[in-house]
Amino acid sequence: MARRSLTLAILVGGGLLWSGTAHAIVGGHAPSRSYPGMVQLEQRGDFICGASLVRSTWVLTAAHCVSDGENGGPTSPGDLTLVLGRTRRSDESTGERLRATRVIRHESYGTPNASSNDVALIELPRAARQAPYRVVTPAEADLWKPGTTATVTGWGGRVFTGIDGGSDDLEEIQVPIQSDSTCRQSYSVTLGYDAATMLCAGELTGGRDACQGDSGGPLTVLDGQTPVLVGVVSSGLGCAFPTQYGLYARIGAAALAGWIVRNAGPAPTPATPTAPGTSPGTPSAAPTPTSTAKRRKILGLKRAGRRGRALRLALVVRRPVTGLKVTVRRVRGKDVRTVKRTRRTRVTRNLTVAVRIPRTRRTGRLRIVVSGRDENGRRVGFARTLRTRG
Ligand code: 4AZ
Repeated sequence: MARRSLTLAILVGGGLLWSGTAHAIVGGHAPSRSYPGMVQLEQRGDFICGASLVRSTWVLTAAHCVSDGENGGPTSPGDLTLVLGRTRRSDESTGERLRATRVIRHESYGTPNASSNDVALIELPRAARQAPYRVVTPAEADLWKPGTTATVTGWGGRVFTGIDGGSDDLEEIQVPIQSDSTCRQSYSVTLGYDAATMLCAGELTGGRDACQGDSGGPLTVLDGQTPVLVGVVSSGLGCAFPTQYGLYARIGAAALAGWIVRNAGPAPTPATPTAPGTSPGTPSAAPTPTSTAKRRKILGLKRAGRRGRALRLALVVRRPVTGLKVTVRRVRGKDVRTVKRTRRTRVTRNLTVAVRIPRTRRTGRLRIVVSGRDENGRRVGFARTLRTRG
């Protein structure tokens, strides 16, 4: 959204609405708490956007942050890396850097409005060490009703022009969530407002706002002491201009909350029981918890062997599994290379999967990861390392 909103702001605002604030996000300050789930998104080594860890292996960002592929398609995961657990961008000694293994951009991003459905999920190659954000559920609309103070965090530009290159240290601001009618009025003749998947927040007088580089990052509200993710920084007309509230993806909308659960799986069940009157942190249709041991048994390996160029894996499928994925990588010292990935939609019984492996990569240790989801959307599968000979 960066370029689009900048151009419009110059045309419509004519520069007259310049807020003059010269700190932080725009008008921000050092964070008042730690945000372990706050993520930096990099494209080919350059910081481009904020993002939020929402499951141990999934990061949520804005669709427009990952729309750099061919013909405006999703950016290739190979171009993206994520930095987790680091608040000072330049501090390489903290946090972890993980590559992206998959990008799922919302299928209806850009429809009906340019900023509708502005969400995307990025998969990580392994579980992050940090704790994910709790994501608001559609049943919790009270947590973020108009007038609620919300917090935006990011490393984005401190002034509208974006020429300051953003901030090295993470910063935050507090902004009130606005009603749909206020948001609609504010954007009726410019960007447009789609209450089905967007929300807006900010002060009537401006001064505090997300800006370029904050996109993709979290908008949270407090549930007791816990920040709960209710928005993803999306766009807006300029930054911190009076009446031009910041636009966010509306995560509490059934359409977006459901999309996240469908693609990243349900939220983990909280470790401790929640007190009456507080929200459970999982959607009402949450599956009954299955123990890790049981989930592992749903998918098993009966036999593995070579036949010609292919590695044949006889899999045991005890309960229906969707999105079955078999990854075979060659392990050579520390060099791990993906050899083959296969995907199937739904399997209900035992099957044999043949994975072709190029001759040059056939010997040595092979790391095999088989994964999928059970009927409750929970991850099932196993990993094995096999030794093969030429
Ligand atoms: C951007 O260009 C952008 N004031 C992000 C947020 C806002 C404006 C622009 C909201 O990424």
